[in-house]
Amino acid sequence: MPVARPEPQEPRVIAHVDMDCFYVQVEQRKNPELRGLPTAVVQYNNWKGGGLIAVSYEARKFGVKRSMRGDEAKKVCPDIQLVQVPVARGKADLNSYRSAGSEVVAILSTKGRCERASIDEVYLDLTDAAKSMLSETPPEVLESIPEEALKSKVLGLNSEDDDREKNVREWLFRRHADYQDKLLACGAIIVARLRVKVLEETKFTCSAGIAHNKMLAKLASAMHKPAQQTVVPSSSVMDLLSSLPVKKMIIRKQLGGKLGCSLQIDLGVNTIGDLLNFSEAKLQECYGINTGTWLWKIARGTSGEEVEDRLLPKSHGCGKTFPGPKALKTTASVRSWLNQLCEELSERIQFDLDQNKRVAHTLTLHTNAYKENGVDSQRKFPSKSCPLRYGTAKIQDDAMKLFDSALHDFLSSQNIRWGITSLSISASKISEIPSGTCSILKFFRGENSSSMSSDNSDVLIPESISKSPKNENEGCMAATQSDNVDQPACQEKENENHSNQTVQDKANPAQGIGASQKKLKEKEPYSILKFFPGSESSSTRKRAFGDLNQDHLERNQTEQQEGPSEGCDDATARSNQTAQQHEIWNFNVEDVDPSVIDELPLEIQREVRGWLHSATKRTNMTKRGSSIAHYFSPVKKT
Ligand code: TTP
Repeated sequence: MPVARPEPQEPRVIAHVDMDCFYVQVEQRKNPELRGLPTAVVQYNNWKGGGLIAVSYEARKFGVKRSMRGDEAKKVCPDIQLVQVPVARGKADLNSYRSAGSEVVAILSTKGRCERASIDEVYLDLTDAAKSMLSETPPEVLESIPEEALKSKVLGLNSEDDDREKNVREWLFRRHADYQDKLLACGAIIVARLRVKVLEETKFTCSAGIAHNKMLAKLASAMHKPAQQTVVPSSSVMDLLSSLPVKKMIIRKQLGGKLGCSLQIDLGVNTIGDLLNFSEAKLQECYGINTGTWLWKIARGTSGEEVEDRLLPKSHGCGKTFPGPKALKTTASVRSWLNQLCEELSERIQFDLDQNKRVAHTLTLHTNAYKENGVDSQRKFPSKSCPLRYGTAKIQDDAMKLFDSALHDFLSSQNIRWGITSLSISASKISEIPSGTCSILKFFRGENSSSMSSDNSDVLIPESISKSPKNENEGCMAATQSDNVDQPACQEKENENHSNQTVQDKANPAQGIGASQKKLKEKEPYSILKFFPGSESSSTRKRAFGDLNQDHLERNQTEQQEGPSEGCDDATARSNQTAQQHEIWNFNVEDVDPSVIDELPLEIQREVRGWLHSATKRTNMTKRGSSIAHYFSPVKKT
């Protein structure tokens, strides 16, 4: 949730780089015959031709939209090429897209601090690079300016003019511009070079926004797509924001949906400019101190949010939806799907461990469900977490226990039929293993380091093992749940089913950034005690994860203490016993990586966002040839 951070005194140069119709480009690279053709990538499910998740700019000209099904797209664009997302284990396999994203990140991260924000977008802090350029080779002394820089859209410059490129050149060369604008001009040149390099090396085009902060850079990158860049000089910030619909901030995920709705409904704020009518105190009164101040600053185009130094994801997640008649109605079918999801998760965390020496500590299960006959329809299926133990079988086992426990809470002793409409499992609280740790590990269990990479084995992982309870059953603990989430049934909006994972493709490790670019930093040293089971008390664990949703927790505790009731099915009774043995476990909202949520199925995304939102409130935390243009004829997107 929004937190107002102080704007740095020194001007910054921040870029937001967003790939154009990314999955389509990846598929077009795999099959170059598709280049230039109206193309869309569809989810593997065959109902009405599958759901479109990425649409090429050629197809968009015909009116094809992401919200359409394949059959509908064919009606508006009969020549459209529909490419199926690769499938593995009965669900979409995004590895090739993740891997392609990593290729791009490896190039972009060479010029400054780089934060991989999703599968296809990146923030760059180019302040230092721009400063060096300005002091050593300012634009006016450069022998040649990249064509892409001259094609920049500079907000505030007349773009309809025939002399547009000439105007941009003059803007880039202005000797008497203020220091901030001079830095931005250097940033525009650096970004143009990077974009050309990305195109040359990966064959992908991207768009970019260059501004003084992340918020403005992200808004700008979407303004002129595909394959273009937009610069936001300070003098044009207020113009940009004054008429910017709140809705656009929501679409760009810069404003939470609920907050955006409340602004519109409760305060009558339809544009960011409308926010200027409210004092900081008033906004704080309505939305709390942090969010109030954040909104007040956003209205003025200021945001101190830093570009994080992060090329790898904060967590990993995978999920699957079971809409309508596909809902899972037996524990056996849930187990079967959970096993597949856990297998994928296990492979990915294992890969992360092998490649990046990072360990995930928390396993979380998110589920959407209903009770037959609409009984107690407001009650949401609780999300549950437990310490993560490495090894596919253990993960599968723990995930099933989480499910049983959550089902028990969900049913609250009612003996009724249920249906599961989505399942997702994630691994979070990822930390780096200090260098040297792996080699020490073998002395504790007599395992050699090669066993660290074996699949399905009882791999020895520092915290997971040490945190694993002596009794396996103790590994499953109740966590959080949502009670106030809207769950629209189908994919409707362009922005709401983003797939945002950032782990290298196992099949293509060479393409990943892991080995070559990972930035392993020594954090606080691990205590050797952590390698012994039971060395960390549960109270420490609880403290470490903080309190998210106390009232639900209290209810869970009460229910667990009451024990199983009559009329439960086997699973319910089992989960009840399990739940009784488990301690309540919580986690920080801040620990949840938004990019991972983006990868989850739409329904789950909505639920998770919903409970994150409410949890945040409770804890008071108050996107040919040497020129890119040859690949696409520019299409304006405003
Ligand atoms: P986006 O960056 O939102 O869109 P895009 O790259 O397809 O197109 P644009 O040029 O407008 O940025 O999403 C990146 C990829 O994420 C997209 O190619 C496919 C995937 N995705 C989904 O799977 N489902 C979704 O609902 C969205 C929005 C994206």
